Amino acid sequence: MPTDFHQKSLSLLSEQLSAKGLNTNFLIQKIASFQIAVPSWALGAGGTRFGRFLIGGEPRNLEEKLEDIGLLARITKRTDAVSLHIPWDIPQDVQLIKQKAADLHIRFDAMNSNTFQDYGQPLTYKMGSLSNADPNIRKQAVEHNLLVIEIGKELGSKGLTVWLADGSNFPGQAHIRKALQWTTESLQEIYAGLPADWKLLLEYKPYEPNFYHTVIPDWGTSALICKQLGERAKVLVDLGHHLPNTNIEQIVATLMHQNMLAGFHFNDSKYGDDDLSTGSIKPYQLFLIFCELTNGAEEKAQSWESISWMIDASHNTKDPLEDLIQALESISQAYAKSLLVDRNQLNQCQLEGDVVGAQEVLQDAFLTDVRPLVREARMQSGGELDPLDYYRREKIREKRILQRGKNTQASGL
Ligand code: LRH
Ligand code: MN
Repeated sequence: MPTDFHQKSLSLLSEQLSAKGLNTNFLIQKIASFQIAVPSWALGAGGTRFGRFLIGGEPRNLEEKLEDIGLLARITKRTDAVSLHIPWDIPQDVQLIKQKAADLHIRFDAMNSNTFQDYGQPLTYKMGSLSNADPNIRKQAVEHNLLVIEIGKELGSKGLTVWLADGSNFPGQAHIRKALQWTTESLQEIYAGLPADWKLLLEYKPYEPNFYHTVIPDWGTSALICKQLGERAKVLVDLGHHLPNTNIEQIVATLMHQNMLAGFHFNDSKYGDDDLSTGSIKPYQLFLIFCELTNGAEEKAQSWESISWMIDASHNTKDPLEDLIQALESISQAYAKSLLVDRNQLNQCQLEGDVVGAQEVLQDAFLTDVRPLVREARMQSGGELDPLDYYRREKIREKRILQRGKNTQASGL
């Protein structure tokens, strides 16, 4: 994209926005300061039970994963952090990893524990972990989470994300109330091991890998447990973890109303937990979610700084880095559009019951092309005008294949 085209489109948009009393520089600053963490497990090709198609040049270890995230940070200026998953990303040399991350200007966001797979631990998690009827397995799972906290403390992380696959595939297989009670007691032991300046992000999911019941299937169950744990335990919203047609923006508003929103795993989906590129299927829903977030913060329901912003996606057919560049762009655009909503006019419509007027206010913001703002925010932060074009023009993937090999496979899903 020629730079002068960008300048022309930006000045046109600035004129449009200042006519509405909006300050372009203020918006650019807000967008520039909004950073989203990248998952360490989404830098290779994802797969399904039907197969995985390697991309080539996938990172072979944590250092190379940090290099990939460092590249994303440098060209997009939309991310400054990685969210690690243990044991997929156990640092072999903590000081080396800390130095590498510091050199790449990357910080460590929430750590993720894993008690949904067997990776050589003594007792299997086949029939559950924190909810398992066997107290020895619950104890093992609690100790794993406490180990993840120790690793995170050394790296400077301030959060632990717990997602449980725990549940059952058939009626009668599990004692649903006991499973909930054992899970709560196990989480209380983990919460007791949480440093005072950490938060626990409790992620819910309605199904998969269990297909009859999941111990923490929805935001309500997660919130009930968090209330029992303490004020630093809050609910993590993974956009793909909802039954079809769920009103996710209402869940976000409700959690902010209770100051119970821990953060997000951004992705998109058509059917189930598809982990598709954020904003690729339901961009209007993503916009409405950000409308609740910016308004909730403005009206002091919950502070913006207390919320964690992370992507959680799996790339079956796209180059992972191109997918993440697109996702970071979509999230930034949804945020930027939500800042354009004329709140006074919307409040007026809501007070007067002007339903048509209210939709006009929202869609005026949604239908505004904010790409010049996001581009300018990136440029002013030293990023590339068009990161995707830069990535392809510089043949980054080809270079990684030459450097790392065609058949390397990154740890993760
Ligand atoms: C579960 C989930 C969870 C991660 C995993 C990689 O579906 O969203 O956040 O641990 O994906
Ligand atoms: Mn997730």
